[in-house]
Amino acid sequence: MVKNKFIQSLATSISKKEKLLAILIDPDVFDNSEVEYFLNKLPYQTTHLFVGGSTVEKDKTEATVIALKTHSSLPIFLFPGDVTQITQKADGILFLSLISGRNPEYLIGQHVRSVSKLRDSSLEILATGYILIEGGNESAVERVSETKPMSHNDIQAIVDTALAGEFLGMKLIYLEAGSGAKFPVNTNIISAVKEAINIPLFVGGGIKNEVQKKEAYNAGADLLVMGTFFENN
Ligand code: 1GP
Repeated sequence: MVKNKFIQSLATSISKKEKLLAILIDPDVFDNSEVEYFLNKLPYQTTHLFVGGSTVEKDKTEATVIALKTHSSLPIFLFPGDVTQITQKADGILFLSLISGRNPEYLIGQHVRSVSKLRDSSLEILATGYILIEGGNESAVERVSETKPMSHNDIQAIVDTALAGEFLGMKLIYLEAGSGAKFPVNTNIISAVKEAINIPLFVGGGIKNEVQKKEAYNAGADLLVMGTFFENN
C-alpha cells in the first residue's frame, strides 16, 4: 500500500474542492447477510465506508469489514470506540483522540494499548483530533467516555481545540455531534474551524437530509459522516 494514501487522496480532493461522504456502519446492528442490499442503497456520492461504534461485541467488526470488502471496493476505515475493534482487514484506522474531553483513557490510553496491533500493521493510521459537540441528546460517546460535549456557543474554545490538535500533529479534525444527534454541528462552528485549520475537516452526527448535507459542505466540511439515517432506512 502507498504510504499515506488516504491522506494524500484527501488533500487532492480538497484541492479540487470535491466533497466526500463516508457511511458509518455499526457492526453491532449491521446484518452482514444484507450487505449487498445495503451497499446498493447507498448514495452514489459515497466515497468511504467507516466501521465502528462506541461499543461493539468482540469479532463483529472484523466480520463486517470482511463482508463489506467482498462486495465493495470503497476504502474502509475503522472508527473504533476502543482497542478491541481493531482488525487488519480494513484499509485504515481513524486514530481518534477525544481532544474535547479530559479523560486520559480516550486521549492516549486506548492508543498505547493498541500499539501491539498496529506496530506491524499495514493499516493507514490517521491521527484524528476528535471533538464532541453538543447534539441535543446524550450521545454514546459522552456516556462511554464520561466526558462532556463542547457547547455550540463556545465557538472560540472549539476552534482553539481544533488548532491545538493540528499543532500536536494530528492529520485531521472530526467535529462530532454524536450518533443519532438531534441536531448536527452548527454551520457557524464548521466555518470557524475550517477557516482556522490547515488540515482536513470531517463532520458527523445527526445529519439526516440533503439540506443539512449541503449546509455542512458549504460551511467547509471536507467529508461528512452519516450513519443512523442509513441504519434506520
Ligand atoms: C457518529 O458521526 C457519526 O459517530 C454519524 O452520526 O449516526 O447521527 O449519522 P449519525
